[in-house]
Amino acid sequence: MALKVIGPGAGAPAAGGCASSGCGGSSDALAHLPEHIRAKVHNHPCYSEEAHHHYARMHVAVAPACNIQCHYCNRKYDCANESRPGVVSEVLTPDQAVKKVMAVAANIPQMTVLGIAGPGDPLANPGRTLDTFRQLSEKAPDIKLCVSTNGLALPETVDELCAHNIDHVTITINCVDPDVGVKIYPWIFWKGRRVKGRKGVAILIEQQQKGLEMLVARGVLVKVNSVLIPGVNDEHLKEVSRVVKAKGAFLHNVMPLIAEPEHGTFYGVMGQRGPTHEELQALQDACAGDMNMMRHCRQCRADAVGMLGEDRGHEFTLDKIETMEIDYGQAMERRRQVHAAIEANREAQRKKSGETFISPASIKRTRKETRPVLMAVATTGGGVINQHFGHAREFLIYEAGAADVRFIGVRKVDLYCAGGDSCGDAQTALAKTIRTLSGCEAVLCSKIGFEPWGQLEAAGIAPNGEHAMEPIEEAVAALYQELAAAGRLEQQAPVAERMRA
Ligand code: CLF
Ligand code: SF4
Repeated sequence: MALKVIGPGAGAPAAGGCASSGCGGSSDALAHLPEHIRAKVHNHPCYSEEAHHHYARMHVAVAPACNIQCHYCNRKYDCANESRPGVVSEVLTPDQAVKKVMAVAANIPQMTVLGIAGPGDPLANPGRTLDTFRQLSEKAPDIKLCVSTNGLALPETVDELCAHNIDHVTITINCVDPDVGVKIYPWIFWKGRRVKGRKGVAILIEQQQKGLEMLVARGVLVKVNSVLIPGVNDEHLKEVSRVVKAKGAFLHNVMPLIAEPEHGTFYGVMGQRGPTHEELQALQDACAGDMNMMRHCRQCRADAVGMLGEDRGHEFTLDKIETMEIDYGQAMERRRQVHAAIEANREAQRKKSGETFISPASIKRTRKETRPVLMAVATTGGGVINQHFGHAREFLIYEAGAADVRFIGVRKVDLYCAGGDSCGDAQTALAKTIRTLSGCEAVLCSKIGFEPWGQLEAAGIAPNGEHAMEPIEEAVAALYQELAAAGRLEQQAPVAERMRA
């Protein structure tokens, strides 16, 4: 039997499932989905992990108001249900937003999805949100439309969303029990008045569940976002996952709480901590038994532009857009060509993956035990290892085992190599990066400098630039074999684990 490369992505089974196989089968992570669902997700960078290596999304910040209060939100910042706090978006009118979307679509042809995710709640601003969608469904029919909401106003908006061809909706559901919810939501604004405490939370939960059921009944793909708040809803999220899955949600995205005192949120000021990488992964794994889990979310801002993990918003400020002449007919033709090239490249990668036979037999001959190994990967997209270690702002984390390779999550880091006179800062950033990669035993990148090489090795993380430009999962599997052949898998535990112990 071959070493399976578990194709990442929405709809891919949890570890142990074989969505893609090195044993000659299809390596398309979406292959098991019905054709009409596959058509909806194959180029949506959030609904398919595989797609996020190739396609981009953008948000337009047209929705400033909100109808609830979350303890992790400060209205100064974007809606933290779909964003990380600490960034603020400039609010656009629907006309400005449409112009911006068409400019981005023409200049970043791999942008396939327009989402509205804030900076408040999109459905608490129905006029602005729906006007933007209505115009775009007419003027740019090749762009998928997507919305993210807290769900309070969802049931009353479902029909209009469907009328504008919005077939991806995210609902943030942090609880299905008002007794848990009162620790997260102090009040909601409902029918012209503020409803506090348990009563308000019960209304919110009822509306979220009703909205979910209505969307599923209409064939809309629903993703559920949940903010993991240790000690508040961590255990409860398993029940949330079970309930929303039973009602037909397509995907569950458990996001870590980000709470810092300087954000001025209730949780930040009260010292509520966010989860560790290990806690987040453990909960995602626990929920995965019931549900397809999203693990590649970047908690992007309400005006994000580009591939997940990058932000090209500065290229499309209002003053720059004003000067752009867009012929959208021509742009659509170019977009079609670019998408065809991307699909050809994906198909070639799948074929290569299907042809690569990685036998664990060689591992078995050399090992006393084959334990799973975490590896960090530096990539700018395209599904290959193509980024310099010092230029990475995030690392994708994969777990390689004797039987499979699976995607685990994303860890963000400060830029280590900024050039110029920033060497002192670089040392601090490097030390932080190495701490962020704790638990990993190897890092794969296109290149790496002498200094970080030494420090990574000293921390028990093997730097590796030998697999530059190779498909990620293939490279991870190959490095696992190399580590096994070098006797590294016979060690009892990586340095990071020993240090924790
Ligand atoms: Fe935007 Fe959200 Fe649509 Fe994606 S983001 S509205 S589903 S197009 Fe994606 Fe960004 Fe995570 Fe959101 S990575 S924060 S899940
Ligand atoms: Fe803030 Fe979003 Fe919650 Fe509204 S729904 S309070 S904008 S995090």
